[in-house]
Amino acid sequence: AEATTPTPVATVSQYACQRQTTTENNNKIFTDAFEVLAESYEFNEMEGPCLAFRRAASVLKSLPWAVQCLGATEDLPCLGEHSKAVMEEILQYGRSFEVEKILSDERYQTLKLFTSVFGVGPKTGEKWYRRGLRSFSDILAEPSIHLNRMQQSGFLHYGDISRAVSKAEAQALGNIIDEAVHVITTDAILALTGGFRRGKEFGHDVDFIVTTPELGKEGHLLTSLIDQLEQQGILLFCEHQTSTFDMSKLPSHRFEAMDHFAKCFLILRLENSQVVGGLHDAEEGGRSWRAVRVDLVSPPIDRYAFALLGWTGSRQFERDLRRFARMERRMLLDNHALFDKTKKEFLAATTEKDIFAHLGLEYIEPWQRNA
Ligand code: DCP
Ligand code: MG
Repeated sequence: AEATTPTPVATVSQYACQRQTTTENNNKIFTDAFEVLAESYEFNEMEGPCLAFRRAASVLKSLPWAVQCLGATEDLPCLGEHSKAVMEEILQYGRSFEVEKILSDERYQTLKLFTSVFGVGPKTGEKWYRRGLRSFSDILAEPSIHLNRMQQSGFLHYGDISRAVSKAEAQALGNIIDEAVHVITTDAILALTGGFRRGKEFGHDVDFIVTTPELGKEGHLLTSLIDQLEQQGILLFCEHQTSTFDMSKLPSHRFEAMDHFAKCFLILRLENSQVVGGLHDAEEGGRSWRAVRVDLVSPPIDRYAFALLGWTGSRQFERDLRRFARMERRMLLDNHALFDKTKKEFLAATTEKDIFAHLGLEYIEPWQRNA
């Protein structure tokens, strides 16, 4: 055999914001397993191991090659003993027995089912589980259970909104919202965010940012937009949260805390005829429409770049951006602002590139943020 010079392999960063992660995942067999483990730990409120498996999955997603032996993972960050043991099982047997045990566990299955309902989080799911409820019919038949408005809509439209939204459907919704928002203000700004901005083919909802170039006008924009959708007869559900944004506050340390911008969580009625190539779905049950989950967030224009960066995701990418800012730069980042703790000042940004530059990070394109 010919002697080969080992090609120097660039080290993989422990931070997702220093990696490029497209939607192409070469290690799905491992990352699917890790995600089941992470979710199971989440259901058991074990944040540490949950995050460890999410980080491990994220590292593997960034690799342009498939892991074929454990030796190949030697120089990779965020892979602990447990992660490697699971990978070894999968490499050897094609499956992980630990993951299979979780997947067949009644508690896991039930919490997974309950939290798949719009408006039901792990806390509510757990509460229902502890009361002995195991199925949707158990819940709906239980007279002492009060469902909030969001959960009622979640059950009502369960079939539709648990079905993935396609890129064509997201584009159709973009057109509808674009038209509606420009009826209100000709200079309105609308941007697709979330998974579809990252180039994903399917999503669980469609996320948009809507604002105006005129500071302060964005407040009424969302209200008018909701009225507009209502008048069109396509508003199936709306929960509107008004802005609680306070410029003088420092960026939040807690990642999971919701941002303070005006926003609404919607269920919209999308006609099949509005979707390019969507006609084949009309046959299904003889219906000409489906319900889709849509999130709209409306930041003031001077916060636009932070909101766009924050709502583009992925969640793991966002977590690591904040962790990187804090740990490596002594800065605080959230969906509203970036604060330099050394200089004790806020750093302004009009584009995402400005934010990456402030953080001393190489710019990562939206489609490379699928961490
Ligand atoms: N986000 C946020 N605060 C929230 C909800 C979301 O900052 N309360 C951000 C982080 C997410 C992004 O918005 O990455 C989009 O949220 P989604 O839950 O819609 O996630 P994705 O769009 O990435 O995936 P999916 O295909 O499941 O919709
Ligand atoms: Mg989304």
